[in-house]
Amino acid sequence: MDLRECIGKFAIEGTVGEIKEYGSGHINATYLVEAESKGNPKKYIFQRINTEIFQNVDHLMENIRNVTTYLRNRIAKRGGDPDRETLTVIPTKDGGSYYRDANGCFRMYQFISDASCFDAVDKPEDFYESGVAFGNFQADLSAFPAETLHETIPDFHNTGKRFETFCKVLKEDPLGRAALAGPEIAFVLERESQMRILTDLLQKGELPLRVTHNDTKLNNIMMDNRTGKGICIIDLDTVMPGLSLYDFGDAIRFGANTGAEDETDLKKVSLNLELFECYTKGYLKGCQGSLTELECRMLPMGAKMMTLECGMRFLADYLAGDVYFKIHRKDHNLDRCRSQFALVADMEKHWSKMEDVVQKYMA
Ligand code: ADP
Ligand code: GN1
Ligand code: MG
Repeated sequence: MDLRECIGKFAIEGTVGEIKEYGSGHINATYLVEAESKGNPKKYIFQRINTEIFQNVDHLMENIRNVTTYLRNRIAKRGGDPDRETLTVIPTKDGGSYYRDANGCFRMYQFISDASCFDAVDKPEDFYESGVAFGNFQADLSAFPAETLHETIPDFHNTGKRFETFCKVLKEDPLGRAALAGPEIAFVLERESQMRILTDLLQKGELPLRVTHNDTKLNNIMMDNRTGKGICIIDLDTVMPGLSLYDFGDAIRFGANTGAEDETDLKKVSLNLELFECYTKGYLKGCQGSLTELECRMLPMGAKMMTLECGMRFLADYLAGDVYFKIHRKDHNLDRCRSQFALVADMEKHWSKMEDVVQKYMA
């Protein structure tokens, strides 16, 4: 595949120089494109969209265009900088939002400069600021017409459906790997009765459906290098109607783990209660009082369910033969699953402390 030729289809400024693989996402192939225009350096993010996972790229890009256009307006109205505070899609030379050829589907974004993405929390303040930013994102999209969004991955956080998919692959066990993951499989099966807690509350109308990001891990937010604030929420592929608890929960799953998402030394994995508190404080501040009392009370459950669900997805992918998440070593998905389940177990141990933290910051 000739990346340079593909990049040439987009309406970018200047002459393209170096093209490097970039970032640590598990889904798309991301490249940093360096260019030069009239003596000035320019940077772009170029991505090959994973079309195995996102099968309707028109719908995907329509969501991103609509959401970013909406956000641009809000950002401009409050005197912000729309070019830095939301993603800017660079169109193809013939005006499309992405380019398709025999090698796949590609898109280009303006590079957000003077900002960083973190794979782990270094300073608690950064995690607090990421909570404020994801809370603001929630508040910013609170009046967005949710019915105009496509479900880019149906039932993305329907944990009950994820459990059914897990059971199916377990039954098929195509590579005979189930025998190598006995304790992890048991961990899932022991929690079968909890899988529908959130969707049941949604169905009963007790939790509101909102426009959510659905993939709020720390490396999906850019932090401003100068101010230290969360400047731009990125990776908008899964923005769709969902529960606020998904966004809160997934951020905790990734950022408040004392170990990495794929940590193999499980003694290093636990819930960092200080970070849990930082994020809770930041997220509730960013949501600006828009969450209901039940949403607030369920925040610990959001954290636990997103961690359990993600672990179950890693395990299902391990059993299926690593067909979904990019892996970088043997048994990577099993390692990721183990880290998630160790975190779930630690959350269960510290449940009342998590509830106390939330109580402290509820309005
Ligand atoms: P994936 O779906 O594979 O996670 P992302 O859209 O999150 O892909 O991009 C992967 C990484 O590329 C991000 O974690 C971030 O480091 C970087 N990145 C993505 N978009 C931008 C952007 N507009 N400006 C700067 N960096 C970006
Ligand atoms: C994937 O795209 P990325 O790497 O930000 C996944 C999330 C998982 C996450 C686990 C579309 O996120 O759902 O929580 O990996 N995204 C998709 O790290 O499946
Ligand atoms: Mg990402």
